[in-house]
Amino acid sequence: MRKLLISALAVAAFVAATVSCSDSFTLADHIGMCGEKNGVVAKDCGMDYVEVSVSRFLAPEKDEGRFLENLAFAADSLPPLYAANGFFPKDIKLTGPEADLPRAIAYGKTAIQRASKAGIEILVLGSGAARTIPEEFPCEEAQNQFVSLLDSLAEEASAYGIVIAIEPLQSKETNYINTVSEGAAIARLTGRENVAVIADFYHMAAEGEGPEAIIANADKLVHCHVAEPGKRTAPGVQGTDFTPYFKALRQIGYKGRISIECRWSDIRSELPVALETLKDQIKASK
Ligand code: LER
Ligand code: MN
Repeated sequence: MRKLLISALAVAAFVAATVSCSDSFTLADHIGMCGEKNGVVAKDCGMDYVEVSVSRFLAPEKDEGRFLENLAFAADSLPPLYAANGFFPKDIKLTGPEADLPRAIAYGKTAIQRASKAGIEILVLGSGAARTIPEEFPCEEAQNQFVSLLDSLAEEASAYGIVIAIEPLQSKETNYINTVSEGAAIARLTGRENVAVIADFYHMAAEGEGPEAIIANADKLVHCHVAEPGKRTAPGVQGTDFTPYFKALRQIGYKGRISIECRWSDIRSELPVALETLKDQIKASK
């Protein structure tokens, strides 16, 4: 009888542990930082991960040796890699009469294969200059070019379990896809499960898009970037209150991560403050 009771208690404890495990995702434990250049500081500060640059770190148009050197450096000195941004350089045009889709696809496929070797799960496609639609070029045609590129990238990425996440950028950086709602609509248009969108709070603020866009596009939101509006300072510098964004993320049951992407004045002193500020605000958003 006692044995039975003990095993029943053990099963109950196991179930409780399993349930609390799946319920226990906390955004506060999933804060990373953009930029491998400062990755050593990120590691010293105990950041969850680093978001590296596609063009510099995965270096798709450089030989494999260069990439393997970057990978060895990351293994020795950086926190785990999770995402990569800065996808296409501005000379690989993605829309307009000079769009070079064969080059973009070849570049993208190498990026995806290398991302997989690096353990990267999300490739963020911002690349404002590369995707900007030239004046007088028909928007519909540009959109077809972009969607066709996304389709090819998504097909390759799905073989590696990688998500291609469109990054909406403020209109100072590009004239194409400036809001989370627009980005999510294009992602849906591809009909691909592994094409999604990210929310960069700094760009959202610049475009006057509020946290309600997070809720409205929950089905496609996989990743976030954060910096204070205006000067793009680190969280904690101006004292911006991000809790409305965190409340929205909590409401949709967000299980993605958030990368600090800002201009540092003195990263050694600002990063620990930024991390604490975000953790406190995430807790306060309950
Ligand atoms: C990239 O993540 C981004 O937010 C851009 O502002 C970089 O130009
Ligand atoms: Mn960003």
